[in-house]
Amino acid sequence: MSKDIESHLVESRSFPPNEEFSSNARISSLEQYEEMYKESIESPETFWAKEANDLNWQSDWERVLEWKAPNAKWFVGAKVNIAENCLDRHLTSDRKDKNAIIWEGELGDKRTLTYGELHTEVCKFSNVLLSEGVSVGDRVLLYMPMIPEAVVAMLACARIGAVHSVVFGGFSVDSIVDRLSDCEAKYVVTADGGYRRGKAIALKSNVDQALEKYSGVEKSFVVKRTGAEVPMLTGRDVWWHEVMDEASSSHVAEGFDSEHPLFILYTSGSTGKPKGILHTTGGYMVGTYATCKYVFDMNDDDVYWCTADVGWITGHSYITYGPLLNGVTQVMYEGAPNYPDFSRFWQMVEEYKVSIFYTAPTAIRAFIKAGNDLVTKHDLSSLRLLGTVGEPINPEAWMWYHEVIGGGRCPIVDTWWQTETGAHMVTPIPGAISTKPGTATRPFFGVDAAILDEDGNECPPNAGGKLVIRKPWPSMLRGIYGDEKRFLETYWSDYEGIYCVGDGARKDEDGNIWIVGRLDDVLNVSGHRLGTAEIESALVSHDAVAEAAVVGKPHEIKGQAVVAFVILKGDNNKGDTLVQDLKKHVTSVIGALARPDDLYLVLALPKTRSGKIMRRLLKELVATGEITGNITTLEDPNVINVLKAQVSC
Ligand code: 7RM
Repeated sequence: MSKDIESHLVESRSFPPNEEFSSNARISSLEQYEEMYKESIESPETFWAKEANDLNWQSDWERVLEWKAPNAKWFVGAKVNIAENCLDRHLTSDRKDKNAIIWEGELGDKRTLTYGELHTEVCKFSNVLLSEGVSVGDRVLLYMPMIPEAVVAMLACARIGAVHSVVFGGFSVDSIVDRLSDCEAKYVVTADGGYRRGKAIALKSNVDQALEKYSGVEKSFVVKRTGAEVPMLTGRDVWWHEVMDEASSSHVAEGFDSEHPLFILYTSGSTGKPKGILHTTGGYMVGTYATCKYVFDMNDDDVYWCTADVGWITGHSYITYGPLLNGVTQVMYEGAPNYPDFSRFWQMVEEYKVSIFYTAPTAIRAFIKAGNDLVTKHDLSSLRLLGTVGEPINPEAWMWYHEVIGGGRCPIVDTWWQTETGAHMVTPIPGAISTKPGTATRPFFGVDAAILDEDGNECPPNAGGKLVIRKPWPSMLRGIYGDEKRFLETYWSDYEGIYCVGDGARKDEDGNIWIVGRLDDVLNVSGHRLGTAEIESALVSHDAVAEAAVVGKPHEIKGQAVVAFVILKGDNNKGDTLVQDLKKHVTSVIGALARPDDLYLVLALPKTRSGKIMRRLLKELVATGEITGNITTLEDPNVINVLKAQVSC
C-alpha cells in the first residue's frame, strides 16, 4: 500500500490572468514569472539584493546571506530601521500627504492618518517609550483593539529596537500571562477596551488580572478607546493620550543590525504551549515588501484592505509592515464582519473604493451562508484583485468569491504561508499565473518548495506528501524564542537541513501546489491516506452546504472511518434524505472510499480565534465522546457542548 496521501478530487476549471490586469501588472506573463523565479533560485543573493535596494539601509551588508541550516542570516552586517522604511522614506514625496490609514470603528466613527501624520505619531510614541526607559531588545507586549494606535505602537517599538509581541485582543488572561512570562516582557500597551459585535470588550481589566500573576511589567500604556472606567495603578499605568501630549515629535531613526529581533508572535500549534516565533528585521522587511509588491501588485493609487487582526501574522506582515513599506493607502476596520450585518465589508469597499481585498476562507463561507443580497446591493466595481489566506479554500467558495465579489474580473491570489514563514510562500502572481479554484499555485520567488515522501524523495505529480522548503528565504523565522530544541524538533527533524511546514500537499502536472490539509489531520481509511481538504470541498460543492469539517474515527476494519460535520446554507431545510444525499454526493465526487460513515448537520464548528477549523477536537470527540485537549485557542467553547450532545461514538 502506498504511503502517499491520495488525491481524488478533480478540478478542471482554470482562469488565465485577466488581460487588462496583466497588461498593467508588474509581472505580466508566465515567462516573466518563470525567468524571475529561475534567477531567484539559482542566484538568490543577486535576486534579493535587487529587491532590498528598493529600500533604505543605513549601512550596507557585507553578505546577502549566511546559511548554516537551520540558521539563516540575511543582509549580514547591514544597519536598517524598518519603521524608517515604512514612514520616513515616503516623506520626501507626494506620499507625505497621502492617507496611510483610513480607519473605521465598528460604530461607524472614522479617522484618517496620512504618512506624515502616522510618522508624527510613531515618533512621539518612540519618545514616550524611550523616556519611560524602554531599551533596545526589551520586550513590549501589545494587547490592543484594531485601532491605529496598534500600528503606531508596533512601529514605535521597531523604531527604537524594542521587540513587540502582539497578543490578539480576544485571548484570555491566562494566555496573556503565559506570553508575558515566556518572553519576560517589561512593558505593556493596551486600551480601556475595543468594540466587537456592538459590545465594548474589556482589555485593560484582562491585563490587570494578568499583571497580578506576572510581576515583571514596569509600565503599562493605556489608550482611551471606549471611555470605560478603568482603575489606573499609580506608577505603573499611564494614559496614552497624556504621555503623547507631552512627547516630542522629532525622533531620528537609528539603524539596527539586520538580524536584530523585530517581534515575537505566539502561535498555538496543534497541542500544548504556544511557540514564540521570532522574526528579525532586514529579511522580514524585504520579504513583506516584495510579496506586497508582486503578489498584491501594489501601486500608488491602490486602496488596499486586509481584514485580519494585527494579533495574527497576517496583520503584522500585511497590515503593519508590507503595505506601509509599499506606501499604499489602506483601510483598517475595528470590528466584526457582521456588524450590524453581513453587508458591512461591502459597504466599506464601496465607500472607500477598495481595489485590493484580502480575507480568509472562513469569512467567505460566512458571507455565502448569509446570502448574496447583502453583497449585490453594493457597488464593488473598484475591486481589481482579491486574496485569501488561512486555510485551503474550497473550490465552490473560491467560485463564489470570484463571481459574486470579484464580478468575474478580479484575479484571486490564494496565498499559502505561515506565521513561521513571515510572508507569502506559495501563491499566484496575479498577472502571470493561471488560477484554479483550490490551489495556491506556484512558489513565490526564492521559495524552493517541494513535496517529499517519507524517505525524502520527491513525490511524482499528484501524489501527496509533506510540503517542505529546501532553501532559506529572507522572512523565515529565526527560531522559537527561548526554545531551540523545540525549533529543531518541530521544523527541522524530518529531513536534514530542510524546513518542514507540517502541511500535506500535492503538485499537479502543471506545477500547481494543492494543500490537502494539516499532516496531523490526515485520515487513514483502509490503508488509504486521505487529506481533509478534498472531502470537505466535495461536501461544500453540494448546493445545500456552506461549510464542512472531516475527521477520522477509529474503525475496527478500516482503521479509520470518515466522519463529517456539515453546516448548511442559511435557508436550507433539512430534508429527510439530505444526510444520505450528502454521503452519496461524496461518493460521486471523490469515490466510495471517502464516503462518510457518519455525517452530522451542525450549526457551528469549533474554530480558532483566527477562523481555522480545529479538527483535532472533533477527532477526539468522535473517538471518545469527550474533549480533554487544549481548548485555549477555541473561539467559542460553547460549540463543544452543543456538538457533544449530537455526537455518538
Ligand atoms: C498566514 C497563516 C499557517 C497554516 C498553514 C496551513 C494553513 C494558511 C493557507 C493555508 C491552505 C492557504 N499563518 N494555511 N494559508 N492552507 N491554503 N492559502 O495563516 O501560522 O496562522 O497558519 O494555515 O495549514 O500551515 S498561520
